[in-house]
Amino acid sequence: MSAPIAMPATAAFDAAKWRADFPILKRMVNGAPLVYLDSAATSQKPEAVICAMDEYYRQHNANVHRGIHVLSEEATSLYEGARKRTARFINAASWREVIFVRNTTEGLNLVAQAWGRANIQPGDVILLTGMEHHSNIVPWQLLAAEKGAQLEFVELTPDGLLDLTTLDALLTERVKVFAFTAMSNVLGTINPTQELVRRAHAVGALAVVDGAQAAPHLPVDVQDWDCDFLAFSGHKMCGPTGSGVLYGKRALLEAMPPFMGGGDMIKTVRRRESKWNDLPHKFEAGTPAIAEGIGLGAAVDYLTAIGMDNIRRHETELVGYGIDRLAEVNDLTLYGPQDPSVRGGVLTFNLKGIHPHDLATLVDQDGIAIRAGHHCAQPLMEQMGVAATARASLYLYNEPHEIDKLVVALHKAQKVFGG
Ligand code: 7TS
Repeated sequence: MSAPIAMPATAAFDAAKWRADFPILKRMVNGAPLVYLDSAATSQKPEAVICAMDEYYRQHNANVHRGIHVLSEEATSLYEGARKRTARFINAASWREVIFVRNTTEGLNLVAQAWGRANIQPGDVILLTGMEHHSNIVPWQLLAAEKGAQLEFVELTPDGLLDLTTLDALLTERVKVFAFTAMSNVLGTINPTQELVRRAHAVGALAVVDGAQAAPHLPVDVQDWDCDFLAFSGHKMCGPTGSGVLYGKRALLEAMPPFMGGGDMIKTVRRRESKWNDLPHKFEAGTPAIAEGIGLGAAVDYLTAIGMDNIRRHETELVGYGIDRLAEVNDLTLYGPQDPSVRGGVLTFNLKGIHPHDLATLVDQDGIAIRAGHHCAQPLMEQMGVAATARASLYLYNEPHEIDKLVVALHKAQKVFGG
């Protein structure tokens, strides 16, 4: 028996405090206390977010940007206040650069459609990476098919990092856009976003960042990164489903045609032509997800109060602990970088001889929620040579003892399957 692995003390302390803010974490599942290890799919919500949405519906519910009655003014002020605080959260130069969308997927489709259709020509190259989520692949496939453009990919090293040695050869003058994730939802890899943006700009390409996994877990500064667009989802960062953000540099957003037409996105409408509204409203057609936007604002306040540096520090310690503990399990393959300094709180693995779906079903019997499948990253799975994996993903409210419970459940699964 090897020496016991020390639990990270700060992580244990902070998470215990933070997890009290999440009512659902007091739940029992299948007779055991819930161990929620699926935050990369969606995070749990703190009391502050639930209350902000409840309060909106109980006290302020009205449509925004329309009426001059008290409720409409209150709703507008709450909704627009949430936008301003979200802009500060990512250090956008202006709140006008923050477009509220439903999720990362919608944000990326907006860029591919509104910017892409106006700017991509036949023969242009759209550069992606081998670790993208389907939502940062399929919108570009649609655009490429429509415009006769070509998709190219940055490959990965064996330990799950982007192979930057190939980047110079791939980043030719033909590349018009380089779209990549700041953090992989499968490997946990944290990519060097600032460097990738700089290198895209050096050949005149735009840099589009998928921040679905980065925004909830890492400090994000769009001015520091200098990215042209950044998309992320509220529901993965303690906010409600149906809330999300597309950040874009103002000059680019001003020059782009709208994505969808309808109410709120126009200044004037004549029978045969219209004038577009100012940013960000030009890209927000129709009644928005008002309560969800307000909920996202509350989530941003919650994360800001804790501090994104503190969340990252906690998750670095926890994922390091997880890597060490999973190494004790025989016949377990852990994917992605072994160095916690370039890895977010994602532990993707397979146990020899046990299908990940069976594994997820089995650990669920002990109240442990993990995800199994291709994680919407089939091209990456193909490169990894697997059809599916199991994935435990962490957030600020997870504690080392939950990883211990997972390890016990994995040993149990091996006994059940005769491993
Ligand atoms: N990009 C990345 C890197 C993601 O992890 C996800 C969601 C998305 C984009 C899409 O986000 P959505 O909010 O628009 O759906 N990832 C996952 C996951 O890993 N498990 O479930 C959803």
